[in-house]
Amino acid sequence: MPDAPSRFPVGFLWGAATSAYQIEGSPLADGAGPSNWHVFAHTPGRTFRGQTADVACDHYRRWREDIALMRGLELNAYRFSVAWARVLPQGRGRINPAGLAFYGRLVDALLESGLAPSLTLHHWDLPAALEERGGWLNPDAAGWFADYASVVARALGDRVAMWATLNEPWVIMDAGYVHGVHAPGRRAPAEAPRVAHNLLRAHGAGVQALRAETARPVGIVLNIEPKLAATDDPADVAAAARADAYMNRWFLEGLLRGRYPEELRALFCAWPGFPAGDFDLIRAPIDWLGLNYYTRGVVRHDPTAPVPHAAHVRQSGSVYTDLGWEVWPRALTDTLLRLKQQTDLPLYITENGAAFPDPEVATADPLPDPLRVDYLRAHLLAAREAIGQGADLRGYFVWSLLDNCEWAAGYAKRFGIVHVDHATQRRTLKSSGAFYRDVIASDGATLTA
Ligand code: IFM
Repeated sequence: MPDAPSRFPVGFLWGAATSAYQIEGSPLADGAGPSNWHVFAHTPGRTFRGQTADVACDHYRRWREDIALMRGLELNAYRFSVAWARVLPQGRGRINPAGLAFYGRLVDALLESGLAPSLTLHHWDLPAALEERGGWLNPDAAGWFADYASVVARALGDRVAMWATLNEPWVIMDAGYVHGVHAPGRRAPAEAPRVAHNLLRAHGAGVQALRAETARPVGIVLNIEPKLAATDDPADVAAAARADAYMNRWFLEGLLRGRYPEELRALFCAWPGFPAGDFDLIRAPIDWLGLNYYTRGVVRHDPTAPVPHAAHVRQSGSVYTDLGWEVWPRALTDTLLRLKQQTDLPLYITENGAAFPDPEVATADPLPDPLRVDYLRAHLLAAREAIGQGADLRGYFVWSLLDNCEWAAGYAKRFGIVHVDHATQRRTLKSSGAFYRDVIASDGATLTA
């Protein structure tokens, strides 16, 4: 096996990632429309302690300060998302120039600061007006998304270094329509195939729309979680294969091969007859693939669990994050190599990071967060190992720049490499931020186990 290189490749993107809903705040400012997440979070009982992203990290007003933070971290790239309803308050039709202008200013300032803007068009916050029309269940959603993509790309075009259509479409489907813990809060597994298909059609239509407006590389961001059987009992082995088909292969094979895993049909009481032509759209050629990697899943067969009828089994001796995710860096190497076998596309780790408990008020600067430092070190080493074994990995974006609104879990789950005191909005570097800055400064040469 070749040795891992000591440095990351020349031109490697060192970034941090965020999303609009999670950091911006001011959701209705300057003519923006509400999103489905705004509605969901304002519905009693949906989020932890009723927390909303009305203020979040106040990034909509503090973005200059946040860019200065990124410069201090020596990042050369920043991944963010656009709030669809800021740009198109009704989701389609009338454009809100003030909303577009916000992202124009942000992109210009990033470029002036030497940060490559990596823009994701949809990171879960669908305009509420479109949710009222059926959201991702409506086959028209692909056209809505393509129109939105055209509007943003026409305004920002080649100023954006790389474009992503969707972030983690699997989560939109699974958390939003199977478990009902994310917007729109539906517990209707039978709807999942149509939602997934419409998301993938939207991606394909979005790729075509972007191509018409920009020559910059276009991709998509998937969360992939390797599934392992808890025992060698054939029922558990089958559960792991089902879970892999459901969470990983559904979207990967759809995008790369234009087909869905056969196993999925048995998981749903009815499987829609999707038109063959849709798959030509879904597999529209892309230029890069984004991997969000956090953990692996060790599972056992559980017929009482919702699709895919597989329950996670806690591993004794493992470290778990504050969200209950096992820390398992080796599977990042495996996943990058698995992707290498399936595609020649350049790969980016578009999210990787961990929620660990940090105090609400920073008591030191930098604020010690040794568990997160360990997590980042181990995963960066795993990424470097994959490069040594031939993975075409072009960049790494830590999740996340700031402690932000972790969707339905609110503000208690902290992922930032920069601490945010949500009462004062004061930002304080964490040790993980300082560690990451030093790794970047040495192109990874300072990384040791
Ligand atoms: O906060 C999320 C992000 O929005 C999408 N990927 C996973 C992160 C941690 O849960």
